[in-house]
Amino acid sequence: MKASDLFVQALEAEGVEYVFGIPGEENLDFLNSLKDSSIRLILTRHEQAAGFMAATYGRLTGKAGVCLSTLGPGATNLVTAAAYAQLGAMPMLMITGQKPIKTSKQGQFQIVDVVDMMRPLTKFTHQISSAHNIPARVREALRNAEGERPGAAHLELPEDIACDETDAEVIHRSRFDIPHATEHSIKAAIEMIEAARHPLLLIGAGANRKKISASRGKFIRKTGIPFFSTQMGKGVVDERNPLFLGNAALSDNDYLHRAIEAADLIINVGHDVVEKPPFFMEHGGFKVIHINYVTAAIDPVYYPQQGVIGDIAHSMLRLTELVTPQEHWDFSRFMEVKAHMDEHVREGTEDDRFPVYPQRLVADVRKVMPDDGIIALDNGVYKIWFARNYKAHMPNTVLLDNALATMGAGLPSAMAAKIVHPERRVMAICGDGGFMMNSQEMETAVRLKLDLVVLVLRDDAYGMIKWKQANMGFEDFGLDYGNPDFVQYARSYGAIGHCLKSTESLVPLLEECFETPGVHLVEVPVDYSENDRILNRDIRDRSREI
Ligand SMILES: Cc1ncc(C[n+]2csc(CCOP(=O)(O)OP(=O)(O)O)c2C)c(N)n1
Ligand SMILES: [Mg+2]
Repeated sequence: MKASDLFVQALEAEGVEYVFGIPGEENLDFLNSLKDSSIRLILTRHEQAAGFMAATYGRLTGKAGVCLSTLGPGATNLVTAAAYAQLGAMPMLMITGQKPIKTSKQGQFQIVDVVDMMRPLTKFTHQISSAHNIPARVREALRNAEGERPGAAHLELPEDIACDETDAEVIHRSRFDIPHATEHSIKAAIEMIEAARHPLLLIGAGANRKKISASRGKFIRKTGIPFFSTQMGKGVVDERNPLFLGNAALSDNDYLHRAIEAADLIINVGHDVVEKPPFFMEHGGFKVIHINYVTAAIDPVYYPQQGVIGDIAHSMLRLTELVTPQEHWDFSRFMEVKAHMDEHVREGTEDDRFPVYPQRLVADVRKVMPDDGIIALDNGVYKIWFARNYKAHMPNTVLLDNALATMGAGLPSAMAAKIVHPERRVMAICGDGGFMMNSQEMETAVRLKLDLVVLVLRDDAYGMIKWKQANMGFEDFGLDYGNPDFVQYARSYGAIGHCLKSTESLVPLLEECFETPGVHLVEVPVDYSENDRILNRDIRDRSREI
């Protein structure tokens, strides 16, 4: 059999449904093998977007998303997506081409050492130098990408290996269960939880990876222990739950941190230090139990005293079975803080000034999104508002990146979400800066006939950096730009362009977009003039007083 056919067969055996990417001449054997397979090629307009889509596919399904590029420039374009998958714990496999490795007449033309370039960005990176090894290398790449902690893997398939003949056969995945935490560590955690007076539960990204929200809901129901979430842990437990204190969108000085500092124990389910810290540990302060698939990476702000290491769902189930709610538990301070946090989150939700204020925007978006609707955020200052104010109702319905925190992933991640969940409402929410970093994928979205709503929040600036600049006491400088006419821009791709003219019309406009098939771009002029006052100062000052 031809090596590239075997490669594609190996992917089929893994259940791969899509390959996102841009082929180059070095991938043409592979492309031809793909043509006759069950796998669908999703051609994009930039490799970075293909990588973001593959990673998001992995994030939503737990199965590695696969992306494809040529050698050199195609592969370098995948670098940011590799980092996105690796830091965000999203299983992804990148396949890149290469010039022939046995004999080549092209000198060093286009040759970059891609395998080494990918080393710090992946869990596994390998050049296939023999067709015979393809089945094992594909399996190994996917085992690495999908195993805890998930991340990126890379395989380089050189042109001459791709067209070799081989009689090797596909290797199927082994059946196994994720190891369970020991009873010893479960009991040690139970002792700490029962001895604490003010235990508090944190839900992080790891808890969003597998379908384990049911077990966590039970733990909360049985114990009545209040909880908060990290940005990437949103939705694992319905945030309308009366025991939900809030989201750690800010690392400190929010109302929520008044609750955190009143805790003597934090039961951390699934958070690891790659995500921006939801709190800082201090010597002599609260203790932490780290419940995760793998032991905690230690950091000056994170050094948990106890680990419960193994399948998170099983750990939560055992903890729920064994824990006895205690009379001496006292959550009154947490609930007092919650009342203040909730009140603050409600402020501005009815504000009808125009351009739109972020609090109103978040509230209105929530109104048009059903429980299972997915919002996919790019990176900008609105991400803080959405993380903090938007209540997620279901797991993985708020796709944001608080790990690499790259701009440019909003639109591609929304597209991947729509491909995985065609029956759901999906909305990309991007700043005018982040949107323009991958706006060419509007063409891909239109070609794929996706029903998608893309909000472009227009402040004609890199608003997030302006906000930080103000926070540091610097003068406003160097962060303003012009923008295309977004309505015309959308139309030029065959999408439907809208420009919001008044705040009252936001909800009806969004409803209309979801009711009308196609890709809709909605330009939303936003007013960020109060970001500095509210996020940098008011929240800090007012939360200090409670
Ligand atoms: C690829 C990349 N470049 C730069 C940054 C740094 N950065 C973070 S947010 C931001 C500005 C975002 O601007 P925009 O997308 O318009 O969102 P806004 O904050 O204005 O709503 C920048 C430059 C980044 N996170 N990622
Ligand atoms: Mg902007």
